[in-house]
Amino acid sequence: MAVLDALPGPYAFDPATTALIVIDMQRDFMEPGGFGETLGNDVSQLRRTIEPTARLLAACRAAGLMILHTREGHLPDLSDCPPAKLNRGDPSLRIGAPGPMGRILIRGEHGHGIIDELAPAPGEPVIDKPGKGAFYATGLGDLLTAKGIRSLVVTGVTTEVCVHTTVREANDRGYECLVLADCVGSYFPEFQATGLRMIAAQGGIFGWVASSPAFIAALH
Ligand code: TIU
Repeated sequence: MAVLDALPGPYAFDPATTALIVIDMQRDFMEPGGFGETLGNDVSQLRRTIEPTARLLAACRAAGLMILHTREGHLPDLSDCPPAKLNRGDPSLRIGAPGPMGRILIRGEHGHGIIDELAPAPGEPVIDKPGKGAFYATGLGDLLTAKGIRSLVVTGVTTEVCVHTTVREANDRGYECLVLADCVGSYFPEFQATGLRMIAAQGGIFGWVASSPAFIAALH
């Protein structure tokens, strides 16, 4: 077992049963003209996560960890997008509307793709998800079970939306989740800080929080 200092206390993991899951590092959230910006957000807030996540990916690949990526998005006919999600905001800027990077949050469009800096390597599964959580309506649970994964290291965007939802889903399914603070980002600095505090509060109510350098050091 490897162990590192985390909040609220030490996080122990076996690299052989640990997977890194990189959540929704898509142009639609990270770059101007995408879904994130149409919701009124300042996408520049997220970009500080890119370099540490690239270093983390390199270290996890070198250590032979299982690595997965997720993408939030919908089928071109929007049949997998419930009205509760679709009918938000200005109709000309909604999911499926044309934008500078293609139709907003639609699978196959340029904006739906993962940013070049963090492109998945050959063989790394990419989970397409219609919801905020990575388990809902995807094959993620079965894939992790098949590989014997018990611990999840979680990064990506946004901290209080898709990262939180996925960590909560994973915790309920029995996974021990470590969230890396420098590799998750929010459009709102106050949500970033509070979102991380919420995970580790109450004795680690649904996970642990540490930095990526601390995790990389524990891998060696
Ligand atoms: N809006 C927002 O903060 N996030 C999302 O809609 N999706 C993800 O977090 N990926």
